[in-house]
Amino acid sequence: MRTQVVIIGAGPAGLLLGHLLLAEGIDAILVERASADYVLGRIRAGVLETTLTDLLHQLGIDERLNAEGLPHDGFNLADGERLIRIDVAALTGRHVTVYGQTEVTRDLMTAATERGLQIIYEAADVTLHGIEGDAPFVTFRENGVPKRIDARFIVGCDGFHGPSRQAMPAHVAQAFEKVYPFGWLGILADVPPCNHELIYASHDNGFALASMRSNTRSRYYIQVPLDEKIEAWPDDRVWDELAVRLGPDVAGNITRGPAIEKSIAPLRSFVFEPMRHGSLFLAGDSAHIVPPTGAKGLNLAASDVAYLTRALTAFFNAHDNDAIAQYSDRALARVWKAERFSWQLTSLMHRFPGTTPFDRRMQMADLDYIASSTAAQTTIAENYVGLPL
Ligand code: RFL
Ligand code: PHB
Repeated sequence: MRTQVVIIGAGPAGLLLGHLLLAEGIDAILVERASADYVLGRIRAGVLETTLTDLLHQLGIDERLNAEGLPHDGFNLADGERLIRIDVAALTGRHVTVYGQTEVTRDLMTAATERGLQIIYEAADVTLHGIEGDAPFVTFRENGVPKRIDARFIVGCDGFHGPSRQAMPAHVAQAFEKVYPFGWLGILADVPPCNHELIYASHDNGFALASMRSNTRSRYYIQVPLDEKIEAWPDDRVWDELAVRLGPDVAGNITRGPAIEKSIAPLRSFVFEPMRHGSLFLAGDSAHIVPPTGAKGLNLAASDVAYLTRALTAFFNAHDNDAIAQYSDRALARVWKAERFSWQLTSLMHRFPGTTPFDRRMQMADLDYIASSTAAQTTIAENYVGLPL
């Protein structure tokens, strides 16, 4: 097989890139290790910046987003006693949209079938070849049969554990990492949300987040130790702990129900440089990870593929090589700012092992300052809503 761009990974980054290239008349084939159902089974992001929703509107893959996405004009920080509202709309003139990553992925998959974007699912042993030259190729097995796709470029959209980043030669690469000493236990339940906007809570017991997928489906998270076992958290214990951490006023509005999904995710900050070498590009989680506190991971994947689409369009349609050379620096400039915001919000809102009473007072003073300062709230709001492309 031959195409212009092989995309490894059909998560949100790969699917979005495939559609954007198709819209520019550039041929791409996606090669995905898992099945479509497996990809849809991962419950992840819920808050979309206009960076992402604008791309979905531009592509016309927005019917369900328009009907079901919930525009949010603000969110709240809680310190166990009060809610500090960050009025994103008043402070930035923009908003975010609550619409699950699962739904974005489903919409992109449905449109792929309708528009003839080719996705090969359940591809085993995906391997990259020849990335230093201008005729790279990818090999894999499909139903046990060896396959090869030749292309002009390979794009690694294969997440944190995929093979693309590993294919970058060690002498050009540098990785920056911070692993946090805790994880998030998430539950999904078909109950109405406790509040019409998200609440990020800092409590002596640890962090909690009240989020949602719709007016009838809630998503909650609590900070837990890294070695925590999910069996230690039967539903009742999760609801009890959420009530404590979200504070007395919110607790009264929590509707309990059976968890339809429950899992623990570790928290990490990670950046890999550069995001391009030779004929290989990285985009999304394959190049960087943020802790989920700022809701930035999926949105960064969207900004990467927006930059990359511009670069590949300039290359294929205008014979311009400069944009390709600039892709890594452009994408990384935005990535590092989102890393900073996610790290800072994580540091502000979580309880770290070994925290002293002084450290805790610093967090409380920071929250108190944010509560009283429009300047501080503006800084948070403009990062939360998404920095410009
Ligand atoms: P993905 O989604 O990991 O997709 C990568 C795809 O590559 C495939 N793959 C391979 N394919 C072929 N060969 C191989 N060898 C392969 N190895 C892997 C995988 O099967 C998969 O289909 O990466 P992508 O597309 O870059 O998307 C990134 C986002 O998924 C991620 O950043 C977000 O989910 C992060 N995130 C959030 N982001 C937000 O913007 N807003 C949020 O509110 C938000 N909340 C979250 C989150 C992530 C979380 N977890 C569990 C990590 C909440 C949580 C709890
Ligand atoms: C979610 O709803 O899954 C969610 C919302 C906000 C975050 C992280 C996750 O910061």
